[in-house]
Amino acid sequence: MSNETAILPESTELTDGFHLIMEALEMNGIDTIYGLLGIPVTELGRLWQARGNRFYSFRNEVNAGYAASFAGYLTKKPGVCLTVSAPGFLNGLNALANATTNCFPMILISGSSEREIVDLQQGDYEEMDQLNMARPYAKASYRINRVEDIGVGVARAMRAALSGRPGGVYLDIPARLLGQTVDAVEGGNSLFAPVDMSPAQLPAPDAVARAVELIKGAKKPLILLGKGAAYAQCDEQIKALIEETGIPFTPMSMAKGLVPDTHPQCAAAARSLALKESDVVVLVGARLNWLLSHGKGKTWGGAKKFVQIDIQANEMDSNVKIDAPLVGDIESCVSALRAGLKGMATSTDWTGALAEKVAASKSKLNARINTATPAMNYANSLGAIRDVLKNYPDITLVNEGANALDNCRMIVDQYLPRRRLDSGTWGIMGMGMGACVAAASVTDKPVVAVEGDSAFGFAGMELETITRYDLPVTVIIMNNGGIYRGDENSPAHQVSCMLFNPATRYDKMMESFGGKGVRVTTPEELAAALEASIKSGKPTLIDAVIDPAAGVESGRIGNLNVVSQIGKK
Ligand code: OXK
Ligand code: ADP
Ligand code: TPW
Ligand code: MG
Repeated sequence: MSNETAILPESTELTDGFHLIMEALEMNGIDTIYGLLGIPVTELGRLWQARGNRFYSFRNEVNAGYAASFAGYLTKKPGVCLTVSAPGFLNGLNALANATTNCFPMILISGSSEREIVDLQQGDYEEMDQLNMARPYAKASYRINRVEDIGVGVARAMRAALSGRPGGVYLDIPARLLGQTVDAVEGGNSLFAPVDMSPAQLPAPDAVARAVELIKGAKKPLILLGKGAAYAQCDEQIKALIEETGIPFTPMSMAKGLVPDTHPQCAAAARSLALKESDVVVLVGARLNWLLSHGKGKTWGGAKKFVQIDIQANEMDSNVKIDAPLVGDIESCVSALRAGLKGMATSTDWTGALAEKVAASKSKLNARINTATPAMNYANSLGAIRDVLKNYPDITLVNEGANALDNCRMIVDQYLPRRRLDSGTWGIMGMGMGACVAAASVTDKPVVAVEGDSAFGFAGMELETITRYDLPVTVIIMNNGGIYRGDENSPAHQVSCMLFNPATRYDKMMESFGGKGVRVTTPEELAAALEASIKSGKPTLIDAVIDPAAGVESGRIGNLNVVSQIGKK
């Protein structure tokens, strides 16, 4: 790699690609980068910190990428991840693809090698055609080749990540660009702060009228809140729509807390009944993908009409007919619906039936939570976690695993918007530690992660990152010794492909990094350890020993699994 420097008279004050990129990011409101450094971007990280900005340095780019994407989700501003070329880029690309899939705004910036050598495949240092590799996984991909294009390049990346449906954007920064120099005044003048990057998009009046008519005519209406609704940050509008109309609602996992789970209109604990029996369903920032059984089949019961609020026009009819599409930003659409639905009341037969089911489900669940078992199971351990966390509604809860995910989502209530980060649309494992760093860096408040032992293992080394930055993060490992279960029989002379080493002490791992490690075997010990760690504000890992026999395959989505019938009776 070579650093090309233009030859200019000595008296001219110069700037270079490094400085112009940093200034452009700052002008766009970016003050934090998540990444992992090396050739050719090491100096960019150093200079960024020297300017007083924050750099969270990770142990693997994928985790930095997850952090950037969750920071983007939480702040409605693209999270920025910085990586080195080829292998670093590829590690980051996983997170970029996940961000795009989840509609989180993120920018992956990677250094890249010399174009002339890469394009002739002459074997440059970390050679790879990164721009083209990124295209299918990103919402947009750009390369900046000239210093004078840095302002436009960064603005374009920001706008692509934020406008319309948010997503992941790749920005390719050739090593040569970083070292390129230009007259400082000229360079400075080429930068600008873009205006109105996420513009309001008003729904058409006839579309609003169609939706209003449908909802008003409903006997059993239901509002389904998705993470798009949480992302939109119009929490009061959404709550007002729900309360003014009396329509019951159910949240998708990351929309939990947008309106409190304990709200009288929350039908989460009657989810199956609500989905099946409803006649008009209003989707607010939620796609009818696999998580919603594609809007059809026995989950949805009989005839159903859908109203869908989404900024992405071609999301409509993607799985089933949308009877009243409302294309626009959620705040504008919800406010238009509120105006049209003034005076609407929802039948108490419907809300009463749901409330009855909610009460029955809650008492059934509480009975399970309150049943002591010789070894902790998911219900009684998560019940203990729930009871501690209800006193700390402001904490961000990070959650991944299979049983550890599904039981936590069901048992632990959320009270405030955007306080739950999880494996999202892909059910991706490994997002947890990045999400912890993102939440701590964005909120400056305590973070609690409930992690399956497998899920945690994808990013365990980031415990060092958490301790290095002294973040107020408590990681709880639901340690059942395996994927789904820890008691699977192993074939002769082998260890089952679903099992982990039962001697593993995750608490000791944390201690080795200077954090606090605790091992607990009862709900009481778990509650005490969690309470103490939240109060301490210090990096803590609680190794919660769970009955190896407690889990079920794939948690609540075992129905999606494929099992061979050959040789089975
Ligand atoms: C909910 N429920 C409750 C409560 N809340 N009961 C009592 N009290 C409270 N507070 C009830 C609810 O009514 C449901 O029962 C049940 O608990 C489960 O609710 P919920 O909301 O979790 O819904 P469900 O049916 O499990 O599934 C919806 C889902 C969700 C698909 C959107 O499961 C989900 O987000 N899944 C993500 C799965 C995932 O990504 N896994 C990671 C990878 S696993 P009923 O009686 O009303 O039905 C994997 O990849 O491989 O194994 C792999
Ligand atoms: P969930 O997994 O919670 O069901 P999804 O990720 O499937 O949620 O859906 C989120 C949807 O929200 C996406 O279709 C996205 O286009 C939409 N969305 C995101 N932000 C906005 C916004 N500000 N206005 C309208 N729609 C939005
Ligand atoms: C990137 C497949 C889904 S859930 C899971 C795996 C490996 C782990 C479940 O075990 P865990 O939880 O975390 O110990 P528990 O409580 O049920 O025992 N690779 C990626 N993503 C996914 N989803 C998988 C693999 C998977
Ligand atoms: Mg496990």
